[in-house]
Amino acid sequence: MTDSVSSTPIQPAQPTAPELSDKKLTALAKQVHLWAAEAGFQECGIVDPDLEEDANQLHQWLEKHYHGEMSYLATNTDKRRAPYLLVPGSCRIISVRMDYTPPAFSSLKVLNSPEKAYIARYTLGRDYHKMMRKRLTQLGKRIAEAAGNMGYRAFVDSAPVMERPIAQQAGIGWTGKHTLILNRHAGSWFFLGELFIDLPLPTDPPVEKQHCGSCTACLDICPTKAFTGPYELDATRCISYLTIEKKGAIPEELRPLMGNRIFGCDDCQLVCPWNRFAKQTEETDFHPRHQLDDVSLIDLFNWNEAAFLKRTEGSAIRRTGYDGWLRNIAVALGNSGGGKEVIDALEAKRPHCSEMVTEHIDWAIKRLSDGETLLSPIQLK
Ligand code: B12
Ligand code: SF4
Ligand code: SF4
Repeated sequence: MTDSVSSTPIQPAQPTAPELSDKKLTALAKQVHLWAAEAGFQECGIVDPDLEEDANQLHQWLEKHYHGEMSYLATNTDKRRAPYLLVPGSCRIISVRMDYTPPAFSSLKVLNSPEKAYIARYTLGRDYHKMMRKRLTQLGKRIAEAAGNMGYRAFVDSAPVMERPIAQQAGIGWTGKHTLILNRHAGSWFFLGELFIDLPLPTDPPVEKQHCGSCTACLDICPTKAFTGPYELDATRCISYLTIEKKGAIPEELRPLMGNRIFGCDDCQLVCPWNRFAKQTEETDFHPRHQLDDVSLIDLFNWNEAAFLKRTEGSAIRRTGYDGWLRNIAVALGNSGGGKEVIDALEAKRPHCSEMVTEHIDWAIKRLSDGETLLSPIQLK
């Protein structure tokens, strides 16, 4: 999951907020929490972030090239460090979170059915970016009306914003060892978004305490051993990166470890004990479309490009492109332990594919023909 910088040109917001008394600002801040809830956000926090330390950590991470081909993460570092540069005149950020777990979805059942396709639960339904941005903009409008005037701008994954450290400082949650933001009452199955404003609202307290304790379940379960240690991910090994962000060939040594995960990965969150407290989404937009929560790999492999484009309209899955889609499914078919039917499907598609996809198909056919053994089923405590 990444930021699509190119989609939203960044324009300076003129500082427009009138001077309000402290009493009025305090009353307004209370209202903001209520209005955010009415807009469908499960939680919000107002913050004036200090990202110096986080920017230094990001710098070290980039130095190690853990970002792989996500070169946009290495640009606009000044704005990541000093977020108000992104929206001149702004002086607070309202950080929000929205739950995305769809109802009646059994990740484990799909992960342990090698003939099925595992698609990360954040992307089974409609793309969250536009929807959350729209809600945040409505929230901004409502605050501006109450304040008399206010400059505001919404971001969801769509700009050089360090969303996680901002959320932590806004009191949304703490950084888990898997690097995601965790909330005591809601686990980690939620999206983050931000509204930059130019009204000096009083801020909320940060989450200071980590609640991971001695647990290392997320680090231990990662199929590709992508964590170099607690709080540090080598993204180039993460299945989410390999299936969504990586262009071209997937490194051969990682392919067998990917199992049937064809778009994103949830393992480090599935195993997290705090996700016992996660809530299902209230948004029907996030409910699975085209039965993507329970579909066979072969069915998806047989989609032609027109079907792919039609069925992924308004979905974040589009990001991987048709070639990436076929590449990912070919790897999963190679890991499926399937017989003649699977090899036939791979061979039938082969003449219509790019060189890159063909190479993955050949890898899959060889693996199936050699009768390579399947990975053991995923066990959660
Ligand atoms: C690039 C990116 C990815 C990359 C890299 C992930 C990564 N861990 O960095 C890839 C493609 C792998 C990815 C995968 C996923 N992503 Co993503 N991703 C992003 C994106 C665009 C930028 C993250 C970034 O800047 N990474 C660089 C690293 C260095 O920065 P950082 O992790 O924030 O690191 C800070 C802290 O870890 C801290 N830190 C470092 N050391 C220490 C030590 C301690 C003790 C502490 C407390 C902190 C700390 O300092 C760092 C610098 O600020 C954000 C959106 C955004 N604009 O922020 C979404 C985002 C992080 N992704 C998200 C999601 C949902 C996912 C997936 C779950 C999707 C999926 N199911 O496949 C996976 C999870 C994988 C994982 N375990 O992280 C959500 C997370 C929501 C949440 N609850 O936290 C975000 C916020 C998008 C959103 N708007 O909701 N993602
Ligand atoms: S998303 Fe999957 S591959 Fe990536 S770090 Fe988590 S468990 Fe590992
Ligand atoms: S699995 Fe354990 S270590 Fe990992 S984030 Fe959850 S509580 Fe923290």
